[in-house]
Amino acid sequence: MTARGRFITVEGIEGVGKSTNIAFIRKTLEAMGLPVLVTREPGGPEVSEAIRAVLLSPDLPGMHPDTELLLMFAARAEHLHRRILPAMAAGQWVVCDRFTDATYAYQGGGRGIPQERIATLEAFVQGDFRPDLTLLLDADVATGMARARSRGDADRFEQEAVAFFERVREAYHALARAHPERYRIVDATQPLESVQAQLAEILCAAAGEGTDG
Ligand code: Z5A
Repeated sequence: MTARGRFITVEGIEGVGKSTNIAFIRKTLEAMGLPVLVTREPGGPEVSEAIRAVLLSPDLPGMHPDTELLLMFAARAEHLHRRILPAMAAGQWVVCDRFTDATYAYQGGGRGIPQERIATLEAFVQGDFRPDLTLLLDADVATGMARARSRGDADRFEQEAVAFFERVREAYHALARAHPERYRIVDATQPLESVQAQLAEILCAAAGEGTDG
């Protein structure tokens, strides 16, 4: 029988190095002989990628926060049922660039939507499905913004002010305090080699737990 895979999420404010380090995470897990699927939110399957295009478009400013919240969960429902759960059932380790914690951080912390409303949608879409491990790449807002801006055109979220990202970061810290069993905080201000050494140590421990049962 194939063992159930694991669900690892990578979180943090913009520019902290999620994309860069997800490539490293994939390589590290594969070197341990684990089958890996890398995916992202909002996004993944075709429908979710189409919703992503609406959510990120700088040509659609002024979207109501409730619309944004519902679109995030609509994209997530498709992603979960069409991609994440089938991959895990087949024994894959799914590594996801952002998941529902990003909704608590951005729509909750950033936009001010009450947590209870997000929790209602989380329960509706996911039941009791939650990540096995969440890697929070943590850096101050100035560092994240400087790295992200060096890449060029800003999407709809990247056009937000510093105060927005300060609230997002604080919300991530609150999530890490509330879920210490699955959260690991990585200091993303360090040079890449040091960030990846921290990640490798965490992944080794997770793979050890993963092969036990
Ligand atoms: N969103 C939401 O609001 N609610 C939700 O529920 C979900 C998402 C799921 C998705 O944007 C947006 O959706 C996101 C939140 C919202 N918006 N924001 N902001 P995205 O997926 O397009 O972008 P992102 O998630 O914000 O990631 P990013 O901006 O692409 O950044 P990143 O992936 O974390 O960073 P990176 O591209 O790997 O690195 C940035 C640069 O820094 C790059 O040049 C690297 O070479 C460099 N870098 C990385 N690490 C280092 C270190 N350690 N030292 C020096 N330089 C480094």
